[in-house]
This record gives sequence, C-alpha cells and structure tokens, in this order.
Amino acid sequence: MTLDQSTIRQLAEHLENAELNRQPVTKITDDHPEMDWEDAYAIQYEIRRRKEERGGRTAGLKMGLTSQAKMRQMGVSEPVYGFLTDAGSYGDGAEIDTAAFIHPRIEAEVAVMTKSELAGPGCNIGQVLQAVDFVTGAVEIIDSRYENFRFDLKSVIADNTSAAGFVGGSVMRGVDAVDLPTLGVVMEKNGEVVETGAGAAVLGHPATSVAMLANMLAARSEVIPAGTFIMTGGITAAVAVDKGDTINVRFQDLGKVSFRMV
Ligand code: OOG
Ligand code: MG
Repeated sequence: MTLDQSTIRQLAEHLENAELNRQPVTKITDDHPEMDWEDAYAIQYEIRRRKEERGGRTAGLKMGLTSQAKMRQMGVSEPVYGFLTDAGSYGDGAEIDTAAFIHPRIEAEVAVMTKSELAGPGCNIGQVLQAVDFVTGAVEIIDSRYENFRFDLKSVIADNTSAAGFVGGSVMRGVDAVDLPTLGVVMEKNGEVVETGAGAAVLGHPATSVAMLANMLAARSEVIPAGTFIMTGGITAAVAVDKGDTINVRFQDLGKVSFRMV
C-alpha cells in the first residue's frame, strides 16, 4: 500500500460520485502515479462498502479483461475482478434507461452460479467445474467512469472494472450439458450482427476465469462462497449502445438475452 486510508476513502468517493452524477473523470493514476495494486483494490472495496452501507446489495462477482478481444480493445494485458450490484441487475427483455449511464457498452459473457465454496491458491478448472451449479448466458453493461474509457489497469480496478449492470439469461444448464469452450455467441444490435465469438476466447475456457478469480481472492484471504453468481468476462470486444438500440445476444444451448435501451 502506498496510499493512506483517507486518500483511499477520498478516491472511492470521487469515483462513486462520477458514477452517481454521470460525470466522467480523468484516470486516478494521473494524480497518484505511485499507487499499487493493493491500493487499487482497496479503493474498489471501499466503493463496495459505501454502497452496502447505504443498503445496496452485492449481486455477484465479475472477471474482466479475460479475452484477447477485450485486452486489445482496452490496451491492457491482465485480467481483473470486480463486483456486481443488485441495483444494476436486469432481467431478459428489460427496458434499460440509457440516462443511467455515461457511455454504456455491452459485452456477451458466460456466467456461472456456484454451489460450493472455491478457495485458492491453487484452485483449478476441475474444482471449478465441480463447484458450478449452473451456467447461463449474460450480457454485461460496462460504463467506465473515466473519460472516453481511457484508463490503465490500476485505475480500472479502482473503478470496479467499469461494472454498471448486467442482464441475466433465463436458460440455465449444468456444466455437463454444455461445452463451454465451443459455446457460440452471436451479438446483434438493431437486427445486425455486430460481434461473434466462442467461450474459448475467455482464457481458453470460461471456468479458468473462475479459478483465476479464486486465486486472486486468495491474495486477500478471501474465498468465493457457495451461491455466488460470477460473470467470467467478455467473449468479444465491447459494443457501444445508445438510446433506442435493441440488443439480442444468442448463446448456443443457452437461449438468448434481449433488451432495449430507452
Ligand atoms: C473493463 C471491464 C472489462 C470484461 O468483461 O472484459 C470487462 C473495461 O473494459 O472497461 O468487464
Ligand atoms: Mg465484462
């Protein structure tokens, strides 16, 4: 840690205000070039604490920057994790208020629900497959609090990895019923195919992303509790959405996730 507690708190408030007021800010490493990874996660956890203190509930966890498409798009090279909120949780068919965001983008992802605890270090894909209750398709809505999505890894970790919302699918299947690496995804915006991909884009296998999450959490002596909903990371590059857009994401064997930006 290089930042003191009051700076951590102040940066968390700064980033959360950017979110609540929909006013983007410059990346925080510009003013705090000395901050380290621990500081970055400490700011994210402080944002989570602030939301929970006000009665907000955490809906799950997310991995981000787990595919080449995403890393290339954002110019960074390592996966990161963050948390999902109940306030940003939408169901299939939702009408989503565009004004709730600064510059929303969407990502097609494989999500899992765990039925038993996962703990690192040394958590592997086999343990993850055993611990997964079901898999489902989901679409994440990301909305960086930084101007033009311009950030580095530490800044985006502090900003809860751009998490802003997610639309869960309504088809759930056991891990044995789907082949996650070859699971195809087609994203359509206003009836046009804008991105296509397969599960293997996520670290070779989306379950690897969950193992990595358990191993990253172990550094903070935390585990993934049973009953955790986890988004494993965008399969394709993120796509900007605007008011009036209709989105339809088809997942092989997992149905579709549709919504409209209003
Ligand atoms: C960071 C969040 C990335 C994913 O699935 O890769 C992410 C960003 O690109 O703004 O959620
Ligand atoms: Mg994502």
